[in-house]
Amino acid sequence: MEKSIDRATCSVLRNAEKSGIRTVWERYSAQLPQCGFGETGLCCRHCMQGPCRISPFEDGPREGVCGATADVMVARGISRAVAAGTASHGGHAKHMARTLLRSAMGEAPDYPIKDEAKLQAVAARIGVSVDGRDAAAIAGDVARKALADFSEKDSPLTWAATTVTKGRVDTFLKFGVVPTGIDSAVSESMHRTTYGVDADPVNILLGAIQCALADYSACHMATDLADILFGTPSPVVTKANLGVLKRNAVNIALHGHNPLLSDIVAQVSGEPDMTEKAKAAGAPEGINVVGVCCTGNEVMMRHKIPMATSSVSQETVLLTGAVDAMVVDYQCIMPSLANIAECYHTKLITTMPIAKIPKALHIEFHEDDAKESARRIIEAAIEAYGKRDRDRVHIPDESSTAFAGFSTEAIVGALSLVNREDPLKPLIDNIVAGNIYGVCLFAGCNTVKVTQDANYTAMIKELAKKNVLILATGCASGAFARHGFMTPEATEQYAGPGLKAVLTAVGQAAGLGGPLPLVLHMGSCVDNSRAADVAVALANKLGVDLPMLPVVASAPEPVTEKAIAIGTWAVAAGLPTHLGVIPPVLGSKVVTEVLTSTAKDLFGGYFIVEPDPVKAAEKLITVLGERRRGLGLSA
Ligand code: NFS
Ligand code: SF4
Repeated sequence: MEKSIDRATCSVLRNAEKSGIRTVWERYSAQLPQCGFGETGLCCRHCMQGPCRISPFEDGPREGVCGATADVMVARGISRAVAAGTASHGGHAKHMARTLLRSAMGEAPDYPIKDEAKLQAVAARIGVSVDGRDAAAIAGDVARKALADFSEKDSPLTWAATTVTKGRVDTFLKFGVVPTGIDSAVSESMHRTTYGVDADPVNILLGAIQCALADYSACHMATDLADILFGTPSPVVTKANLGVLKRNAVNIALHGHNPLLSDIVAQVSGEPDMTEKAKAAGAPEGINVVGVCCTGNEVMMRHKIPMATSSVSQETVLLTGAVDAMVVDYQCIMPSLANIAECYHTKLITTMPIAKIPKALHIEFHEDDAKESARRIIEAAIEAYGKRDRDRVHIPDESSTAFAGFSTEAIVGALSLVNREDPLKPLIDNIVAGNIYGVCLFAGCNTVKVTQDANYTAMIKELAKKNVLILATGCASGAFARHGFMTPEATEQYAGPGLKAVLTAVGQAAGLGGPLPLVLHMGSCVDNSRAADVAVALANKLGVDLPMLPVVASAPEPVTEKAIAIGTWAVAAGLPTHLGVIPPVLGSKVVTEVLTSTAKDLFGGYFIVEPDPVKAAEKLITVLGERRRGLGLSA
């Protein structure tokens, strides 16, 4: 199997092979064959009488020591993955909420309220009074309401109840999956899946859905609060791929998830004295900040910071030999980065008390003096620049233009240039007329188990040809950005005639002089909530619930527990959700059946597992056709 179809990635990897540096791909090879029990979800270590394994064949044990069956083991495993994903998004959102509260109380001077309009909109939505109050007072109450969503309440989560359709609320109530606390949902999932608690696989899965809805709330909260503190994104033009690194600048890569760190580094890196220091250290082009993974998406949308790479190829950024510091916060940061940084002059800088890596430089990031922490980080990068071995620098001359920053507000804003009174009408009219056949949200990661970007690029061509409007978040955005799909040229080249006409009309109304890009970049993984907002707005406008809409989701190259949590809430939200990698569930017929079929009867959404990208696209197009027919539209 090829490692990647991305030329820049391949070029750097060839170089690394020559120097004998191992990357994720070599470590994967060393793991093969991976354990068949784990791969199918048939192992359990939830107590010390284990580990227990169930043989998929008739001759092995049919149950664990405690009597847990294959169905129970697989359901418990998936449920714990959802809980871990929820804990991650929850940790991120809580961090934002705490900072917003400190900002409101005047204790975090580097975090002023940047977007008062968003603050007012969120406050009004969640029932915080705005009339005659100043921003700090409103922000304080919004933050307190956010923090109250973490522990168990006697009412549904504010961030869930106020952002979904009435139909969804009714469905969630009917099946008893309304979440009442983000952290408490994680805690309950851990409880019910420990030794000797829930032994009903379907009940365990309903618990997983409840937890996934808490994950949705956390994602939505993280997005809302990031917009309030750093601004709601609007379209920008920037670049993506390793060619964005500069030979004659101090290169700083921001990697991880929370904009609390990356946005401040981006701000401070632009200060004149920092540029002067970089120049004085012999870097004529000053400081060049680039993004990696989701925090890369955050700063790409808000500061036009180019995206170096994402996800499975994160090590390649260091393998260029041109990065002076890589600054990380938490999530999706491979521990291997420390070993690779050590082969170069690169400083790997950890910043969070919960995410340290041996051999990395730890500069703890504090909200009360965020800019000061950022300056220390940038100074460490400038110092490292002096030690860069210029003979080992290999920056592939590859980068693509990328239009980014299509928040829900930006999309509605662009549509309002077509119809001021009723912005959603042009979108709906075009869906009805068939110019837009449906909508597909691409999300999730790149994985070592799929040739990097191969599934994304194959699927998008099929879907675009059939006039499917494409939205993207997370590392899916990274993949599309690297390959030039976030450009008006891609629309010209790949969009079917209907889609091209719509994107051109909106693009021209927005003054672009050409079409909108083929992929609308909506942000990081927590920003899947933005895509959910678009779907909810469409459903409300049409007076139907989400499962009626011709909207699907796809994670063609998923990796993380967060991706499982997001996929699960997408299903609960009523979206047919494609996975291009088989999750560890095949060991249980019951779980496989519930996730791919029964879920449809309960929630309208379900998983479609299809590793072949062309077949996956065909399946999604078929599903969009079914939904169109359900609405009485031509298919
Ligand atoms: Ni999402 Fe973002 Fe990327 Fe996957 Fe990781 S960075 S939160 S989990 S790998 S898309
Ligand atoms: Fe084995 Fe049951 Fe313990 Fe799991 S919980 S390790 S199946 S005895």
